[in-house]
Amino acid sequence: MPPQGWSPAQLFKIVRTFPVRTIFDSLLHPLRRWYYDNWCATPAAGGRPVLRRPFGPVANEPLGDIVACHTGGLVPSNCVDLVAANGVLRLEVVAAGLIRLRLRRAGSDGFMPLFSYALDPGAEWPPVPFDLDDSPQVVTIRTTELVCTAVKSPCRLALYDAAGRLLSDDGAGLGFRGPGAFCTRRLAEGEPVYGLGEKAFDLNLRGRSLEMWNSDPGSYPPGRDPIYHSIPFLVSLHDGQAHGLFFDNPGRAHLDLGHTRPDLLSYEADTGELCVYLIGGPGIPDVLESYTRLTGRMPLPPRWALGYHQSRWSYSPEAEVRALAAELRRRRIPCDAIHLDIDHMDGFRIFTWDLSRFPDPPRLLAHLHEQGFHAVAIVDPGVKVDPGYAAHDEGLARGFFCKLPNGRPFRGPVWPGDCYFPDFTDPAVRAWWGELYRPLLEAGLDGFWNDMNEPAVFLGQTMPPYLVHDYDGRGACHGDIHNVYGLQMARASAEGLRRLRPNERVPLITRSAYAGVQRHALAWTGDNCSTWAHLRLGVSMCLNLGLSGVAFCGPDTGGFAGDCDGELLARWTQLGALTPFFRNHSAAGTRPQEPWAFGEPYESICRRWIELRYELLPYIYTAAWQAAQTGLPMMRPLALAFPTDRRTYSLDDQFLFGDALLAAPVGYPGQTRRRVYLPAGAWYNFWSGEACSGDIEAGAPLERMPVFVRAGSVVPLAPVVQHTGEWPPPALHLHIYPGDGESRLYEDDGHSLAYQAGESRLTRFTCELSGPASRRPSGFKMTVHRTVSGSFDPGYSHFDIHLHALPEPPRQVLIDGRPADTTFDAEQNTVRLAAGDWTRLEAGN
Ligand code: MIG
Repeated sequence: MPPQGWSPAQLFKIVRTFPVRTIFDSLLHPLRRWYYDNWCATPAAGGRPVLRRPFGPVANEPLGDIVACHTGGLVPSNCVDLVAANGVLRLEVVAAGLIRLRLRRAGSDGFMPLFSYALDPGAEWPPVPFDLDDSPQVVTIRTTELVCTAVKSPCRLALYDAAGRLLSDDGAGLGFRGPGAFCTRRLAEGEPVYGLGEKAFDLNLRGRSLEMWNSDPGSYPPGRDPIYHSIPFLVSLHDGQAHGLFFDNPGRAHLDLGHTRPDLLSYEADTGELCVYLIGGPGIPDVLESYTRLTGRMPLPPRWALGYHQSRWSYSPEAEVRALAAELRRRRIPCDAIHLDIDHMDGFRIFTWDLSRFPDPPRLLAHLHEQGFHAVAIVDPGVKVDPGYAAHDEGLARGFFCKLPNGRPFRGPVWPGDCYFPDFTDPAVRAWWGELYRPLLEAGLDGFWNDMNEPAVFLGQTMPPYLVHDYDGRGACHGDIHNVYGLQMARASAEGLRRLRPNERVPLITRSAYAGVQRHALAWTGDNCSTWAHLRLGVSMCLNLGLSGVAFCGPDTGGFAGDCDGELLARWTQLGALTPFFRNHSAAGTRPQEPWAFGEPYESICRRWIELRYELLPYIYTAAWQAAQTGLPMMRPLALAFPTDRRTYSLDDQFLFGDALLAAPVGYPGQTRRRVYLPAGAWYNFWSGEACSGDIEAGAPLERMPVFVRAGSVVPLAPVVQHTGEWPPPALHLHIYPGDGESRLYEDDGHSLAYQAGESRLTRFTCELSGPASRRPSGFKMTVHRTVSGSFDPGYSHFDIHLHALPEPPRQVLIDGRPADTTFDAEQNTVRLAAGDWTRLEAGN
């Protein structure tokens, strides 16, 4: 069965591009793997025993009753050890809203020092006070935000908020399971479950059974699991109160979210220790703030990375790249980045160029830069087995590749044929790897794209579980830590890029991920398909990614595998314009998919929406800054903002983008209207300015995706530019919508790290509407306060203010107390005026 979305003819076209050696090595790999499994899987003398999954069913061994509660002495001061027959459960107060739970077996001597790549090494955890109560039946730990109880017999845990509201109740206890562990909790009636990284399902994951095991499905149908990411973090809503659970274990694990038993959540790790974080709310943003304090937040991206990206597997040779760049500018399709897929390399050798097709990379890249483009190149993990090739020779000589237990490096086929795989869990390898980017940066590349880092191995799925990793000096088998391979590759790349370009923000894209990946890279959703189902799926996938700490993400706009068409591309470009990462990408052998590929009216529609993306950049940049500050996703489910409104819990065919906008993408062919649910409060149609609320039917002609603005918002827009190099704009447009609310605008130079030294500016807008807003139009008054902090000068001279949808044309508009010159557009019901550096705007009758 070919992977989803490919026609046999398309697959054939791709396979035809494979070098003979790739086909040969791939066909040979099952044999090699058999040899490895049988002859190389035993450790050399002194090696640690190879872990194999036990045969037959593995049974849960519950922890047993709690018989003692230990504090002080050898137990760290923020911990409480609960001793049971089969092991010890440690509860650790990490912060007032964050409790870590660890389990060790009876007979093991003490807890191992905590080690996890998911955790942000920069996070500081000053001790927080807590109360401990050890009564005959139950141990209670109480912080200012959470209460955690452990009933002793049988051992059962529960979590409450400070007000005593139940957040999470035990299901069937916790304990060990073969070489791994298990843990359960009860799911309440109607409780939705979100997060878990990149899962090809609807938003609400309740009822699913999911696996944590990073895999390359070679394009996936909706519902395929697992795929590229494993982020074992979930957030749920219990009576409108949010809490999170993070199961930190990099091995294979299974999560049953009410699939087998509707009221039971169970987590089973095949290997390794149980380490669970209980994270309090009360809101989803609070849970995410704590979770991203723990696992880190995304670095602020450069402005250009938020622009439009054009990609294709592959634009090659150089003439094709030049033609693409010329075409984008000639057709006036704004674009900031062109991506170079695997065919820019010499025989798929990473960190090289195919000089027959790209004879002078610095010249080409300079040519792109002159036209305002940035260039992003793909970098896979596999290093071709090829004596004489520098990365190969050096990596091999220094022992940098993942090893079989007998000490020899593992070989597996990917694009170039057999490859060795750098052991990114070794700090020396990471340092070496980071340095390999130097010539690519010097040639002029501006960003990078780490692919195939599950890692994917042709005809072998991934590396065998018995491979030996350095694991930062601790030693580990691949099977126990598989899910961090891609994370560590991204880390090695990002750290290298930061060292090489200490004052530039160099974006990195990753396909595979584990918790904490947001510190290093943004993520795209891999090999989706050019189908309507995938357009819709991209929304729920990105919403759950955002709820897993990965705020900067996006699907391939237009779809990767299979053939796109004009209508699908138009609708997908509309959606892409309002997703965090906006890249049109498609597979080799498929129909061309550039914005003009399907002629008119599609080209004009795509252009208009890409232009809108550029107009929205000040707003989008602010949303990215929020994510970098607090972990709040850029793209948000309605449930995040309206947690007590149960109608939002499973709603994923519409979403919030930033603080002010609600997007309702069109996900079906031929559809020209759709139902939209506008939760509590007033909203305005972004296109007509019309006020609306509740359940509505929105018109959605082909050129228009319904978008709504929350009442009381100020949406900052820039004029259309062809690329972000045309910054700063001469003026900033402020679109103001009546109501009460607060909006923010974050600004800095958009590319350097000067903002970390205070070179930034934050503007707060507070809108107040008094008097009857809609019923009786007379006597209203709209006031907007603007306060600015920070010394950065954004470089534009004035604001173009648009007052939308006022109850009636205002008799007077005052800027800082002085009457302003206004014009009124009756058709759009918009008052326009210009202002310099203002602090108070009043409009009213
Ligand atoms: O086996 O580099 O997900 O975006 O175009 C396919 C070629 C390898 C998979 C990536 C896709 C990329 C493609 N890659």
